[in-house]
Amino acid sequence: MKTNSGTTALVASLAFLSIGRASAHIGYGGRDFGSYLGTPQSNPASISITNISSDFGWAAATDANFGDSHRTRAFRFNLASPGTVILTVQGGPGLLPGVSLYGGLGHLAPVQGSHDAAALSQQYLAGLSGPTKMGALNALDDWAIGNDPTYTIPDDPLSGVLYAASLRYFDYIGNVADGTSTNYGSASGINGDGNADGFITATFNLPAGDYSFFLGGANLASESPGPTWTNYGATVSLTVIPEPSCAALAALSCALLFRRKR
Ligand SMILES: [Ca+2]
Ligand SMILES: [Ca+2]
Repeated sequence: MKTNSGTTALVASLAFLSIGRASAHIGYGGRDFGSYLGTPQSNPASISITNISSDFGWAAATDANFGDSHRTRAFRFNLASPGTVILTVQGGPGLLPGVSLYGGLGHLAPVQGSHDAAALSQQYLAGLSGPTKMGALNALDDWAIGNDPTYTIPDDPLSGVLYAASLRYFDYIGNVADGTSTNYGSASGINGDGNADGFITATFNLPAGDYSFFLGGANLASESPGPTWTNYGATVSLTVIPEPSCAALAALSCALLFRRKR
């Protein structure tokens, strides 16, 4: 990420004041697919949600002023070993889904959750080049987001800091969006599926690790009329296929060699 120290924290603070709201921080409650390719395994086949709080939140995060993470919902999963992940989303009525996948996780308990308006988030975003950011979410590149300190006595800064505020980093892997640029806009790097039917799917070959994906609406035109908080639903499914191990590949090549010799 390029930085520009000429952008002032004050500008960012004012921008965040203008979009201030009381809303949830980034979390994975009810949206955790668990760990795959280890033992034991008990992963949900699919997860349905009803609280994607706009139909444009993903597309709004594809431009230079980023987007408000509150307008999307975060999911997580873990791979205990390398594998191929097939992600599908069926949007509910009115939702053209868009998804971006990242390595890494937001802040987890017991520390405070990540959120766009945290002082650390604002400080970080103010140091980036380009226009004043509308939020921390970058649907097409790496991004970072901060949290608030945890005080020894909740909400009492004078009681001392139990856990200091920090930044968490999301390492961009890829995206998929429903429809065409008519739906999600003209940002370069969007993988539209060409058919705005509410359904998207994407396949990723991934090393072992922790992953987050952010699901939101891909209907960019809805951003302009102004903020409304209509909720949209979606059903998300993951299929994980293990990468063949070296031992398995060696055994296969031996078997083929043996058959050829016979
Ligand atoms: Ca934006
Ligand atoms: Ca589609």
